[in-house]
Amino acid sequence: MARQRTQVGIVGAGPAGLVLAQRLARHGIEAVVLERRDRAYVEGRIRAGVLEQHTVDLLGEIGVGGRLAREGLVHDGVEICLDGRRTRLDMSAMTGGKKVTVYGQTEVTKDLIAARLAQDLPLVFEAEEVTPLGYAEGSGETPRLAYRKDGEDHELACDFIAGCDGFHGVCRASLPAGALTFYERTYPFAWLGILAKAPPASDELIYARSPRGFALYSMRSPEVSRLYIQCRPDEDLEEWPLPRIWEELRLRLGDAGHLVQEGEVTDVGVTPMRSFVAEPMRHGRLFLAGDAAHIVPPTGAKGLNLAVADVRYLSDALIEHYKEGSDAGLAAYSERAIARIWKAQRFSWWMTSMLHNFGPDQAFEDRVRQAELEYVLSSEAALTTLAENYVGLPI
Ligand code: FAS
Ligand code: PHB
Repeated sequence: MARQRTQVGIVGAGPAGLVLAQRLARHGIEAVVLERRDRAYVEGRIRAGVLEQHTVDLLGEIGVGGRLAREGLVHDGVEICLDGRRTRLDMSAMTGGKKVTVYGQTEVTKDLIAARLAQDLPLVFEAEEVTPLGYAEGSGETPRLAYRKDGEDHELACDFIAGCDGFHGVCRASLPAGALTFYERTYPFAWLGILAKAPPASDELIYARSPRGFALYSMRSPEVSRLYIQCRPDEDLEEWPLPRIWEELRLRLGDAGHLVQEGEVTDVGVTPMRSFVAEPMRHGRLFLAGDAAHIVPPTGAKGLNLAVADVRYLSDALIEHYKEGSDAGLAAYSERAIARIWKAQRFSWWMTSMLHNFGPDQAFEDRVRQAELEYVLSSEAALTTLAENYVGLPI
């Protein structure tokens, strides 16, 4: 058994784990990141695309904002297309100048991994059977992470464990029965998403509600489009040949349909839609952050940004512990993070409800949703509330 010691043991090398490790490193706090998969898998996961200003600010603060500043697409506004009719929201004008930046999660992850490895800081890929131990309050034990690497058993002793291992991770699952309260909603649809080497013809994102279902026109760069359509949760991709996807996008985008430029499709996937929160996010010396504690439907572009907000709060608290000898931040972490999480849950649920058809068994509710979106598009006050949530509430 190989034994090591660090200050913070981090499970997961997604955005939450990597941002946490990088911010701690900037404050001289040691951490080891244990990641189950290999580097290529982690860097290749095509997920989020829109960064709130606080996320951009934090990435810059921890020294990984260079390429983001050069290549990120800064957006002042977003479009809503209702039954084919386009309305543009000038979010920047409505929020005192706030903007969002389009920069793929894959690129954020690549920048963070490159920075960690350039500093020669510990990041263990293909760490198998990671098991959090000894973190329970009053256990008298040392918190530690057992794992296997290249067939050898390891034990990483630490002061704290950060469970940044996503929705399917081991940390939340390791908690004893009854330790958590779960809140969950599963939606009766999913998103079929494609990534295409096709220059986006729209400068901004377009969210579309139509009788045929939801569509989203997004992008990754001046050369790459990112496009989604609402589909069944159990969708068979065999039933979606590319010509059908392109046609459905155009039909659902109405007056904006002509903006859909075809190109080589490099990825096709179906994303399930759920809202999920596990409370509380602290258990003794184990702290959950990011998707390990919550999932939002991607309609509000909040998932990655929420993970980064959790990590800002957690790293603030850990820095306070090590630099000032105070545990006030650690004690307040869960409550502080959950307050923001539920505001993002509400916004993501609201956007998802307004923009999607829930099916024939919800005919009345779908008409109410249609009316709500019509009202929002007619009201400066309602559009302002949409804008201030979309660009990101104050940290
Ligand atoms: P992650 O899931 O990104 O990272 C967790 C990491 O932990 C992974 O690398 C995993 O391999 C590792 N891990 C898991 N179990 C482990 C174990 N036992 N031991 C060691 N490591 C382990 N958000 C948006 O804002 N917009 C979007 O459009 C959007 N689209 C999405 C599409 C998909 C298909 C999915 C699944 C999510 C999407 N999200 C989107 C949400 C997504 O971006 C997450 O919010 C974000 O990845 C959260 O980051 P982490 O909390 O770091 O979790
Ligand atoms: C994306 O570009 O992947 C994206 C953008 C906005 C969303 C969801 C996904 O709400």
